[in-house]
Amino acid sequence: MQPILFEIRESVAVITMNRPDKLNAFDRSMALLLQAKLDEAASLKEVRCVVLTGTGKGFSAGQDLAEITEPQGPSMSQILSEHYNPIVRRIRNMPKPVIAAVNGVAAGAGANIALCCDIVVAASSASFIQAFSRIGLIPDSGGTWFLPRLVGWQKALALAMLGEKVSALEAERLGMVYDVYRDEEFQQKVTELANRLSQMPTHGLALTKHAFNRSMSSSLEAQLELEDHFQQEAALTYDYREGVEAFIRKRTPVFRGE
Ligand code: T3D
Repeated sequence: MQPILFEIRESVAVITMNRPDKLNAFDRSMALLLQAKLDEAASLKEVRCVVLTGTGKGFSAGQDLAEITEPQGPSMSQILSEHYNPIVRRIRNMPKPVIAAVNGVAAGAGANIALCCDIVVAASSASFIQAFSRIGLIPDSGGTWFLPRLVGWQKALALAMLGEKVSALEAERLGMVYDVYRDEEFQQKVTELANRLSQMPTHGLALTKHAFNRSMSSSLEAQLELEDHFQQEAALTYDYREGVEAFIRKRTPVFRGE
């Protein structure tokens, strides 16, 4: 069984973590294949939105804890530098929107890989757990960076220390999640959201994402300079011309992602 499924539906790449008997916990082969599929989604021009989700009742339970007890299993250093960090970098640098469609429990690295995506949506039965403290570890996969920025210092540190389960609705209230869909309509709503994003001005969305990436660690002055630079680039796109013309002519724009 392939640990990662990859499917292109119209202009959307759907990447599915596929180890359902282990709640899609990450072993080395799943982590490396996810990186390869993120690269493929980034390189295909026809793909204008990426959805990351899981098979079965979990999104991902983080590190496969059985793998780390194997004598030939990866070292801690390999797990971070070769598995999770390259995944987070690929998602943050992807020049198109990445949706985390959190279909079930997201724990440990699984939770933080969801939180590093551009838009996080969850099924109503899904949940998030910073499970690291339960086994004596610290949040990784960018958790110490994203979580305080999403929910604020106090809530983030308490969640990281206590390792408590947060329901999808509570995650939305805290700001970890953009929207929660009822389980029965989850797939349909995710498809609608992904299709909508895939028809938008993709290059402009990529510049927006990169500007937000930079804003987390830069001054207002630096950010104003960056906006000036990126806006000039956005203004050179076909989609900008199309958007303005469609507005003037009172018609629906047809964006090409160029
Ligand atoms: O060395 C390092 O660890 C470095 C890497 C760190 C990054 C990390 O991600 S650390 C955090 C690792 N993850 C966890 O600690 C979470 C462990 N899992 C759980 O706490 C629970 O499974 C959940 C709270 C996520 C869900 O609970 P529940 O009751 O819904 O499901 P379950 O019955 O516990 O799990 C179902 C099956 O999946 C079960 O297998 P079985 O008994 O039916 O054969 C369980 O063992 C398996 N499973 C769940 N999580 C993992 C796992 N197997 C391996 N690794 C897992 N992480």
